[in-house]
Amino acid sequence: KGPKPQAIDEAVILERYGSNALRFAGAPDALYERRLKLDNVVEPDRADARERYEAAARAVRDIVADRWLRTDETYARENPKRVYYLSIEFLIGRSLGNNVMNLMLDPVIERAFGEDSHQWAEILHQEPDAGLGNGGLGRLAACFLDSMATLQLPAMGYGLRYEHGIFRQTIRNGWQDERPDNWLRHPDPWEVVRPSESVEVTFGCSFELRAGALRMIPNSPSSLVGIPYDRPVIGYGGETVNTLRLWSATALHAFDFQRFSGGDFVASIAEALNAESLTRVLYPDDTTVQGRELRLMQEYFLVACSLGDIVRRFRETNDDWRTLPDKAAIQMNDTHPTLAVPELMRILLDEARLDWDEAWDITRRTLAYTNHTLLPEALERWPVDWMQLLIPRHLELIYEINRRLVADIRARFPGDEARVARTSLIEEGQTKHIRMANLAIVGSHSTNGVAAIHSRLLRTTTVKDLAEAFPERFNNKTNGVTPRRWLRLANPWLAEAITASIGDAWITDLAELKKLKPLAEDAAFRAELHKAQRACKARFADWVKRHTDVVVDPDSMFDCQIKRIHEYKRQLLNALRIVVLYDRLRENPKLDMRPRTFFFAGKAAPAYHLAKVIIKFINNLGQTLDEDPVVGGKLKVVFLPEYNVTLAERCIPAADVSNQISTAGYEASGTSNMKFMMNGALTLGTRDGATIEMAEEAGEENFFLFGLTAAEVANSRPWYSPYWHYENEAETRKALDLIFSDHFSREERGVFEPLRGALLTNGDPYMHLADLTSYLAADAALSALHRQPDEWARKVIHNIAASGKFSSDRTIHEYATEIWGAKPCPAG
Ligand code: T68
Repeated sequence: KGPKPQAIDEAVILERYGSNALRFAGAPDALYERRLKLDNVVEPDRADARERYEAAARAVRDIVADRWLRTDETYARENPKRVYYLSIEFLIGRSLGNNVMNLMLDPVIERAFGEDSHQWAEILHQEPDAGLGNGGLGRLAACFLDSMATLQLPAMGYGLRYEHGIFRQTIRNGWQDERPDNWLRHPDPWEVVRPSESVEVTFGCSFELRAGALRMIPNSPSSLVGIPYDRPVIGYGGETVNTLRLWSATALHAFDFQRFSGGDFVASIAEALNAESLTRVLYPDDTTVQGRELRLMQEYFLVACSLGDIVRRFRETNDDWRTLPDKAAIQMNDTHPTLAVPELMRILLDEARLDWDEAWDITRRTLAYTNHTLLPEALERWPVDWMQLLIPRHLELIYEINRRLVADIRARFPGDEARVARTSLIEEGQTKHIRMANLAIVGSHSTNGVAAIHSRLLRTTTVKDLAEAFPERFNNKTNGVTPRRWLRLANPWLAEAITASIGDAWITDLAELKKLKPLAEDAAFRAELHKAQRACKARFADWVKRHTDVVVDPDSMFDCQIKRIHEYKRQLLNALRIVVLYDRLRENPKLDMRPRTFFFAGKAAPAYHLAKVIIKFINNLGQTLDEDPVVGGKLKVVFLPEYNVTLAERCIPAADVSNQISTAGYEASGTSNMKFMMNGALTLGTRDGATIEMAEEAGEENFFLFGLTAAEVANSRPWYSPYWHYENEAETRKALDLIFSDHFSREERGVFEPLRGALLTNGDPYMHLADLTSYLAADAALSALHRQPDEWARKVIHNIAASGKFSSDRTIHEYATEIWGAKPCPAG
C-alpha cells in the first residue's frame, strides 16, 4: 500500500505542482486561458465547449508534466524491476475528471468554476470515451493501471492506439445498429507522440487489403513501423505518473520514392494507407474468436513493438541478458499477447545469441499469463498456415518448444498418448492450429484465473492436463476495481457520506469500509445513505431523459443489468422474469407491486445474431409494457443505448438492484458486480465468478443468491430438458407462450422465433428455465425487503462495508508480491 495522500491546500498545490496550478484557478494569466489563446487562438469568452475542454485538459497535463518526467527519471535512476502489462484492450473512458481527482485538484476547480459547476460539467461532457476495449477484460486493464500508479509501482501499460474504438450503438426499431466510433476526430489532449521511439516490425510476407479482405503475399518480407503515443496514468495523490503506451501502425516509408518518381503517385501513397489499416479498428467480439488475419497481425504488432521497447530500455542499463527476469515482469492479459513467448525467444536466441536452455529459462521467468474465460469458443487457436506466412521464424520456435514439451510429457506419463495430444501446442486436424492458451501456460511461470471458482475450474477442467504437468504455475487473483473512479468520482454523495463517518483512508485502503458495519444500526447514517442514493437516482433519471427522452420515476426501484449481451450472461432470464411479473399483473391488475424500473444496457457483437434478437426483445418488451394500461406505471423496461464507461459511472450509483445472473460456471469473475456492491446496490445473483466471494464477504444473508451451482449445471447437463420446466411450471409456460404468441411482436410476427430455439428446441444450453423459478423466489424476497426501508438500508450498509476486498489495489498488491516480485518505487 502506498503512503496516504494528503488533502490538498494551496501551499501543497504550490509545492507539488508549482505556481501553474494556482494560475489555473482563475488568475488573469491562468494556464487554462493561456491554453485557449496559444493552442486554439481564441478569446476565452468566445471559446466553445470543445475548445474549453481541450484547454482544461492541456492545462491539467501541463500540471502533471513535471511529475511525469520525475517519475521517469526516478525509474531510470533506480533501475527497479519494472512491470509491463500487455493488453490488446484498455477501456479507459474519460480522463479529465479522473485526472483532476487523482491530482487532488478538485479545490482548484471549485475555485475556478465554483459558482458555475454547470460549466465544468459541460466541459467534462465534451470528452469522448476512449473505448479501446469490449468489456470486462479491457476495463480491468484500465483499473489495474490506476492501482499500479497509486501503489507507486514502476509499471507501464502497452496496447494499441485504435483509430476507431468499440462501435457506437444506436437502436432503430428495437434493433442494434453499429456506427464507427471516431474518437480521435479532434486532437486528443492527453496523448504525447514520440516518433523517436518508434519500433520497426518485420513480417514474413507483404499484404494487401481489398474490399476489407486481407491477402498475404508469400515470400516477400515487409516492414511496418509502430509509433508510440503515451498517455499519463496518474496515481491517486499525483505522486507517481506512469505511462500507458499505445502503438499506432504506419508504413516504413511514407511513400515509395521509386514508384513516386516513376509517376505512380497513387500506388506510392497506398502503401502508407495499407500499413495504417493495421491499427484502424478494434475487433468488436468479446468472446467468439473469428479468426481473422488482421487480428493475428494486430496481436503480433502489439507484441513486437512492446518487446522491442522493453528490451531496448533494459539494454540501456543492463548488459547481462540473464538479469532480464530481475528487471522486467511481463503480464499477458489473456492470450492475445501470447506471441510474446516466441518473440522473446527469438530476441534471446537470434539477437542476444544465447543458447536454448538459457533463453527458455529467461523467457519463462519473465512472462506470466492471465486467463479470462472458460468458454471453449473464446480460446484462441491460430492456423499454422497463417503463421507460416506471417511469422515463419516464430512458428519454427513454437515447433521446437512443442517438441520439447511433448518429450517431457511422454517421459512423465509414459504411454499416455491421449494426454500428449491434449497437451500439445498443436491441434491436429484438416488445418493445423496453434493453441495459444497452451503456449502461454508452457512459456510462462504463472497462470492465473480471475476469481476463485474460475481458477479452480481452469485447473480441473479447461486445461487440466497442463495443470497436472505444471501445478506450481497455477494461481488465483480475484479481480478488483478502482474505488477512485467507481466510488469517489462516480458517486460523490456516497463518498462524502462515507468520509464524514469514517474518514477518507478508504480511498486508498478500501478494507477501511468495514468500519461502516456498526453504522447499520445508526438511523442517522441510514438516512444519510438514503439521501445520497436519492441524489444519484435523480441525477440518473435526468441523464436518461436528456439522452433518450425517456422519463423514469426516481422513486421506483432501479433494477439493472448492464454488460455485454451474451447468452451465458442471460439477459433473457432477466427478461423472462419481467414477463412473469407482467403476466401476474395481467391476471390481477390490482396486484400490489412496488413500482420498478428495469434498466438494460450493453452491446452485442455485430455478427452475434441471437444477441441482437435479445436486444430487440428487450426493446419490444419495454414498448408493450408502456402501452398496456394493466401495467399502470408499476413496471417499466428501459434499454439504454451506447453502453460505455461513462454510462456505467452514471447508472451504477443509481441502482437499487444489481443482476449478476450468468449460468454458474460461465462468468469468469465479473467486475460490474463489485462496482454495484460498493455503491450500495443489493445483488440478485447466481453462484458464479466473484459474486461467490462477494457473498462470502457480506454473509449470504445479505445477498439474494439463487439457481444451480456450477457443479449442478455440469452434472445435470446430460439429462437436462427445458421442456420439463415448460410443461410443469405454469408461470414458465405462460411466459413463453406469451412470447411465442407474438404478444410482444404483433406487427412483426415470428421475429422472436429464435428465442424458441434458444430456450426450448436447442435444449436451452444456458439453462434459463432451470433457474427461472428460483430467480423469481429471490426476486420476491428482495421486493418484500424493499417494503421495509430500514431493513433494506441495513443490508446496503453491510454490503458496502464488506466490499473492501474488491479494490483493484488489493488485486494488484497480490500480483506484485506473488507473481511479479515488484516493489514500489516512489518518484522523488
Ligand atoms: C471478461 N472477459 C470475463 N473478454 O468475461 C469477465 N475476449 O468475467 C471478467 O470479469 C473480465 O474478463 C475481467 O477478468 C472479457 O471481457 C473480452 O472482452 C474479450 C475481448 C477480446 C477477445 C476475447
